[in-house]
Amino acid sequence: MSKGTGTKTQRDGANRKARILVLHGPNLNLLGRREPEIYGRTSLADIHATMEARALARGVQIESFQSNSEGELIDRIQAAAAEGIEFIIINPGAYSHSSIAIPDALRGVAIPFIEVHISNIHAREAFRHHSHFSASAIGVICGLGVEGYALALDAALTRLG
Ligand code: CA2
Repeated sequence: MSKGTGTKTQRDGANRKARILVLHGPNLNLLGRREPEIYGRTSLADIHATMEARALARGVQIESFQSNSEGELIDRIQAAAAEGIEFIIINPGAYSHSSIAIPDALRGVAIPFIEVHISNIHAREAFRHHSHFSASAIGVICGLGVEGYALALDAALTRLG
């Protein structure tokens, strides 16, 4: 699990290329520590550990990256294309409702992606009901808590074969 602080991204597994990239947007580094009534008590590190175990059991390397910065998320997406990442799972956080540039980057690299939201964005404030990502996503999972990440991973693994 790496954080977008400008440090070199770490890969999971010795010299093996990650095929799936999990991206987490702003404030999701607070998971498990704040607002547990909405987002639960599972941390981002826990989510990564669960996903990594599930992916490695299928022989697939996975990498996770969180950033509070729109530009860092875009840079990570562009780098993913050069690295040969084949699938992205993304929870864009509040950028879901405001960013044009991140979905543009995803379309630009043409890497298939699944959008995940922990909460049911349609049961919350009206400004959360629209996501700029959804029209370009393979699929969208929302409202199932952190289990949504595991479900997205299973769908990605099915598609990677
Ligand atoms: O439900 C989701 O996963 C969201 O993407 C989470 C975003 C929110 O802006 C979206 O509308 C829906 C917020 C992420 C903030 O995460 C926190 C986690 C713990 C404590 C505070 C914020």
